[in-house]
Amino acid sequence: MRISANLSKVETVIEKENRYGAHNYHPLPVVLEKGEGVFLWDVEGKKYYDFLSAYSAVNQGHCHPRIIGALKEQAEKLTLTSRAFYNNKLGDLEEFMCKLFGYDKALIMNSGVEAVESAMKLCRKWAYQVKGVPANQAKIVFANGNFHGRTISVISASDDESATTNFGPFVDGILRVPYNNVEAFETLLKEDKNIAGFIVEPIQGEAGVVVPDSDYLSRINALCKQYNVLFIADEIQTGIARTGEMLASYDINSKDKTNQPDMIILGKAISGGVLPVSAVLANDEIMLTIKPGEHGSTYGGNPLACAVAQEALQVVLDENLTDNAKRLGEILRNGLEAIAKRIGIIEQVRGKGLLNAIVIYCPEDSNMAWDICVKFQENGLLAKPTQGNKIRFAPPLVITEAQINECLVIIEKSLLEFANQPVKPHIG
Ligand code: IF1
Repeated sequence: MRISANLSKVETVIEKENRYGAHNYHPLPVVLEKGEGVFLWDVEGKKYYDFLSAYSAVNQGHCHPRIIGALKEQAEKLTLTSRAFYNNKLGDLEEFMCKLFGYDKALIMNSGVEAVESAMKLCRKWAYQVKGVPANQAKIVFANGNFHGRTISVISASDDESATTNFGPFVDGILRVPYNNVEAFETLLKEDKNIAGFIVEPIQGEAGVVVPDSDYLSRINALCKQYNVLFIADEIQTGIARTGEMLASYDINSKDKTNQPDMIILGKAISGGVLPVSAVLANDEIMLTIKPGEHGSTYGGNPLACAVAQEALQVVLDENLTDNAKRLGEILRNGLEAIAKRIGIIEQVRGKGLLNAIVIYCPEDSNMAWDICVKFQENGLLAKPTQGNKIRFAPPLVITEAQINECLVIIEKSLLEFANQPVKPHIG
């Protein structure tokens, strides 16, 4: 196909992707070629604030010099051995993660969904070998509105039609309960003795940044202990300082381990957006149920990924990104609340740390949130709508107060252009 000479650079790229790429995404019409810290630049040199951070993978900021340094140094030495041999980086990362998060063992994988799959397999093995569930009867509970990835077994837990339609048949042994509902979960535990675990997001990301009651996770965890069921926190999006704590599900510095999940699933920001690296953390009783030959991955635990992940985690600690996320998250939400009072277009501001969303006054199926994001783009800020009428605000955690204030100006200026449309009053 001949590409017309008068297409812009942006149009040329979009047309090429449309022509040769699978049509499984609908991106905003921006073509990026460079990133540094909180900023992105498109192919025409226009600069943007990144308010998505690759769905919270780039917590440390784009192309962090220390992480890129670790990448370059390791890339010139050794990148992949497979797990048929030892490499001199995997043990270092495993030790670092176990000590940091307070678990006996770490299992390193690649993508987030692969770590979720691994946690499901561990949960089933534990059910049969430790809990004593009869063969092939183990069940894993998930929450309504969950998002844990795209593989067949993981979408088997989804109640989102766009994730599941025409992808069946699905995997057995999955139950669902309403999110943020302790009683419904307890009812299920009473009814079914074969429940092996509950996999849950501390804050539901894809559902539009749904923050549960502050005691939800601890009450669920207590019930899990009472009924001998594993409490498994998917911290792929909430973990690594995003919500103002290293993990959203428990305080890693606390001596009291009562609220510690039995398993933690991590991904995204453990490599600072540089390589796909994911992990499952658990104690020996669970992790050692899987024996050599029963699970693995060619690239999982490769020395390049391990060197990058260890540096990326060390950066989070050295730059104290938890405190920055907590402090600036409050400033961002306060600023958004103030905008909501001035312009009646924001129905709700919600979130924790720097994982936030605004709900726009409009039907869930209207184009308004999308149009607003296109306006943000014009004005130099990149954000993405979710669930029709919500817009996620999740900048890299290295953002400064002055930059947040500048972004609030861009957000207000953009929203003002939609303010003449009929809206309901603010409720929050
Ligand atoms: C996409 C959402 C965010 C996750 C949790 C597992 C995974 C994810 C809690 C799987 C992935 C992504 C992937 C991204 C969009 C994104 C997302 F809107 F779809 F839900 F962040 F909010 N558990 N989240 O959030 O990790 O296999 O992708 O590495 O384009 O699908 P993965």
